[in-house]
Amino acid sequence: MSTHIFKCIDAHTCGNPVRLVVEGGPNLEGNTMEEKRQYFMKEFDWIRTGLMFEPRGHDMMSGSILYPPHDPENDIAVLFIETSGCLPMCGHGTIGTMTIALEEGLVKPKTPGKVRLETPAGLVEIDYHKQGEKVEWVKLTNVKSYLAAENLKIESGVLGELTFDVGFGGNFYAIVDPQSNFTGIQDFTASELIQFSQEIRTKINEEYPNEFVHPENSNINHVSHILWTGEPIDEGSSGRNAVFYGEKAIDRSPCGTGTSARMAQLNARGLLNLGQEYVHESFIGSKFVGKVEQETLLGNKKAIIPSVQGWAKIYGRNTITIDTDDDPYAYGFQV
Ligand code: PYC
Repeated sequence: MSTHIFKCIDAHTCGNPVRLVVEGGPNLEGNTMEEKRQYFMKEFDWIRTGLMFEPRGHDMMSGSILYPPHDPENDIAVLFIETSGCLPMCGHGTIGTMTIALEEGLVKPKTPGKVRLETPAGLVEIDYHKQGEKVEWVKLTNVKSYLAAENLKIESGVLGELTFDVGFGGNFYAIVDPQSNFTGIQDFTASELIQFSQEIRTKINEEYPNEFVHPENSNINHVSHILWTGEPIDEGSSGRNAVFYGEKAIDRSPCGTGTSARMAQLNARGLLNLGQEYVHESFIGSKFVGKVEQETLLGNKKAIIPSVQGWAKIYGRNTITIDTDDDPYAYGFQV
């Protein structure tokens, strides 16, 4: 059969897209979501590229597919499909996916107000608040997050030498704070930040090979995102970021895994304490509320368990067909 039909519900989390595939997703082999993620990437990556890349998606497109949980204690499991690949964890994707699933009755939580969600990166606990049929907010308590390295150096062709830290919040982030060669995101356009990011992400992974490997999952083993920081728009916010992902995307949301990595960095540097909130603004000014819920260890590294709260809105229902025989762009393209 050459025509594949995917029923999707489209939403955005604080401005960044989430396309949940509710019908047409493949059956996957594997006893955990990480095993299923590996199987999907081997056998079905064309579904991701077909639904995320142009002409059916765009540079920022991000989505998910739900699966039954592997542990009966849990409520549901999720695979993230993004322009950047299948991320182990995606914060804005979790908030959007849970909002859609709860509003559309796709998940029946065992405990009202809470969902135990299996992600490839591990168990993520969800709290949510519903007003009538609408989900007003979703708070995710993320996987253990930690500062993996600090004060590393890289040479940017345009900016010159940059100092950066690397934090893990579900993915590895190079975090670039304002410094003499980079005055902060408020002074740059999204296109400029994308251009700087493309270059330094490649250089960081070339110059620091095998340096960033998750202690419990060696499949998570490189810097995939760059988190640039700068002055918040709203003086009540704690910080603002521009998160680069994929090949040409700046996250329109404040980025859930980025916010987790940022809080782990600040906590390790003594700048954010246990129980303290961190209101994080995105490049467009939308906000997540983060919090250091617990201080803990990951292997022998100091780590935190962060939470991130935000909202999402459903905006569309989409039946997408991919004709793999007839459409020359069935598998999508990027320019
Ligand atoms: O919210 O974690 C996130 C995320 C990752 C990539 C884009 N958004």
